[in-house]
Amino acid sequence: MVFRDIRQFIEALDEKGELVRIKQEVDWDLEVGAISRRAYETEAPAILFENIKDYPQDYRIHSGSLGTYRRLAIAMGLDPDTPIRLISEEYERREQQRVKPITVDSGPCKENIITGAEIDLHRFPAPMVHEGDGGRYIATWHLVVSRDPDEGWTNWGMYRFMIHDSKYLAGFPQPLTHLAMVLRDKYLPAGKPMPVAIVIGAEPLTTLAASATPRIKDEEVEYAGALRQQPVELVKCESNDLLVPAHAEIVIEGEILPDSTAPEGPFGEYSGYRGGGIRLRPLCQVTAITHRTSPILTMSNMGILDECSTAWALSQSLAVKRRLKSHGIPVTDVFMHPWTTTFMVVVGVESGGRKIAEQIGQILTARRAAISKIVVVDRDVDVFHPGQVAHALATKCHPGRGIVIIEYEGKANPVTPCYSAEERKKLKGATAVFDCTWPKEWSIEYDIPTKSCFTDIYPQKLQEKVLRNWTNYGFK
Ligand SMILES: Cc1cc2nc3c(=O)[nH]c(=O)nc-3n(C[C@H](O)[C@H](O)[C@H](O)COP(=O)(O)O)c2cc1C
Ligand SMILES: [Mn+2]
Repeated sequence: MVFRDIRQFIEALDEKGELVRIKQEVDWDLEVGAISRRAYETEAPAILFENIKDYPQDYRIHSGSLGTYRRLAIAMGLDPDTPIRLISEEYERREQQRVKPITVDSGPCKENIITGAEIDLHRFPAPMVHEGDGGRYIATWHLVVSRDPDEGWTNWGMYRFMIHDSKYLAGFPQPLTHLAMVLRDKYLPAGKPMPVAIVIGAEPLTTLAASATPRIKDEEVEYAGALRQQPVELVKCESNDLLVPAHAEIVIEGEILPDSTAPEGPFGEYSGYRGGGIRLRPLCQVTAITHRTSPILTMSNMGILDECSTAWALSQSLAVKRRLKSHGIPVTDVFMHPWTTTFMVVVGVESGGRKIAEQIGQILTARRAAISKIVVVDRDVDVFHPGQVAHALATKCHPGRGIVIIEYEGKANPVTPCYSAEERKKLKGATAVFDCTWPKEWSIEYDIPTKSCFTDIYPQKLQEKVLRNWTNYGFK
């Protein structure tokens, strides 16, 4: 079952014991943030805050839509107990079949239309998410629609936006994202404002699609249709020609101005640390707001085990797999474990060796070098199993010849916590590849040690007998 909107999804979470409704009054100023952060870190259910200080009782905040693989499974219409490997396989299968959107005349996001002097971003309970954030972030789990003015293709991306004042927002599209490139190459040189629509509270797979990284001009709306296996319904904006998901909760229409910037940040980042400082970043003037009655503001609380660590990590892992495959690497599975916040990727290969490890490192750092640790494992290691990966790293990676280090400048990921201020400024960094495969020249007879695991070190017949008798021995 695919959900029409976030409300149906929230109902499903509730039915499956994956939602806590908080009816007690909570403060948008840090309290919502602190509660949701602890919920992510303890893998507690998602939250619907139903009573927010200073706001009407029917204005709600929803946090943690896809903070766990159980909830991603629910969003995909799968059993919440589906193992991550199977979620990943299903996700990969769906990605292949793009589905074009359809346009409709109207939708719930048009229930309330606010224009002109009435525009006030403070109508919504945007939370002060972390202590020390530069301001109240209204857009942390959302999608931003924009268009290439010459070629007409539409981009969706997830780029955070902070309230600057009642009619302006400051945002952070990183320099190499599609919105930032189109802004830099097409709108700014022409001195033209860039129309955007910030869509909050769409159905979760629709929102997730915006954070995926298909190639430039490859429209994320079709990728959303692919994940949903159903077209996204779009409706035209009030103050520009962009199309937005009709069932979204809140749509903020605006223009990124060609001649102004505004302070943005700092913000608690997906790395699990407070990042950067205050920087001058794109300024967006709001031209209209439309919203459902009794709107639900969705949020992600960036930090360990947020949506980046789980749902986004899965799409990033599959992007890594596609890239390695296209370069002829004999890749089997790829995964980024939630606690590594997408800075470390585990790559499974049919057969390894230092040469393959080096190649993998080169391929994954050729353009944007977002990942700083790559762990390469053989078929005997399940990439989805954190214990097996840690065991392989501890035992199979030679501390001297098993580590490949690739250094670069101009393309490092500036939010990598271990980089110095100087390195961040120059986008200077490094990626280490840990080769946890047995050397190619090692022979099974003499060099490769047999794993002393149940499945490896006992005769097949005995294993079968033990499994048959397991409960008879007294185990559950
Ligand atoms: C929860 C979440 C928050 C994100 N925040 C930002 C952000 O503030 N700025 C940014 O550049 N990318 C952010 N990203 C990553 C982008 O959404 C991702 O790179 C996406 O591919 C951008 O779209 P594009 O490839 O069309 O530019 C975020 C991802 C997630 C899952
Ligand atoms: Mn894009």
